[in-house]
Amino acid sequence: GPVTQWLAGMPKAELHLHIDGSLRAPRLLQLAAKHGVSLPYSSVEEVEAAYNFSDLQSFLDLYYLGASVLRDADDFYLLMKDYLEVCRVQNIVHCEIMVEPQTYLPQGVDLGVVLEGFDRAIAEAKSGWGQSVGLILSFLRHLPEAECLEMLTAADPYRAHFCAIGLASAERDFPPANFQTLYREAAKRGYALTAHAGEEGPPSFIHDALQLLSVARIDHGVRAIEDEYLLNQLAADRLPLTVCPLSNVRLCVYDDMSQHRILDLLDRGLCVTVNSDDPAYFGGDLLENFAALETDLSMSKEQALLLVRNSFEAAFLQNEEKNLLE
Ligand code: ES4
Ligand code: ZN
Repeated sequence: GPVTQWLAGMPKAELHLHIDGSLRAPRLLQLAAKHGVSLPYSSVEEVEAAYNFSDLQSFLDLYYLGASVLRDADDFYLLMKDYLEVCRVQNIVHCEIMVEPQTYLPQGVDLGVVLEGFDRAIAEAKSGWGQSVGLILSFLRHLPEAECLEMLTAADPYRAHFCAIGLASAERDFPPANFQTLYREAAKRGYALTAHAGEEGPPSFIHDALQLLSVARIDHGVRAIEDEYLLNQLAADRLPLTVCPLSNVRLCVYDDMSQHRILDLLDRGLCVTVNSDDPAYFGGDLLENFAALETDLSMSKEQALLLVRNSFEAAFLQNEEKNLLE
């Protein structure tokens, strides 16, 4: 529609993107063949037919299976290059990308190998078209906090590669309260702090991420709509939510896009942003997420502009860096 067309040419930021979630079917099959990894699919059509989820866990099972084909620095280079190419095409001038090194440990892949590949692709995008990139060191909450702390320490030699830490994976049974030491240790090291909360988990998990983990941003946070007191606090503090509309519908957080409350959150004064989460799995990149809001929620031009401005306000950048990009 016309609002999406207008947004296409506007500089934007994307703040909630799991790099493993950007691994598209053709690349997935190519890397599986390269490394002799056997997958339950043999064509792009079979892969995409399997991406039919009933909840977060049913997605995560296929997401970790897909990520298991990533083995060497060239694989990580291609993965990052493919996503940064989307940024160039969609005018995403700044992106903050979640990297989850614990995902690669079962395959014996070291963080140094991962970052060697990512660094090459990021350097090319920076010198190629001035791409701005931040990396978020994201932990897997279905694993014990002690293992997350080991990874935090293993990342110390690479501290300068990351702007922030995050917390992802299965939410319901793994509350923020379990990760207070991890967040305290990360804060000591000077990382900015964000965490997934209020995607499948209750609004109390958003409250606890703020109070117990001291996060400066919430990933998803859509279930804040159920708690009037929390909504007022998030609006008053301009505490950003990185919302992922297509993800929420594909993981059955909402029955369909017409049920999504993102524009209600925006109209109540929250610093809401639009993001693609895992675009290879959820059927669209950033612009397709905006397009769904125009089609199914009649997003206005004014609302679209606020959402884009919020993405820069919410970025883990210095104000001078933001002014240069916007
Ligand atoms: C995720 Cl949609 C979502 N939620 C929680 N953790 C994740 N990791 C990748 N995508
Ligand atoms: Zn996510």
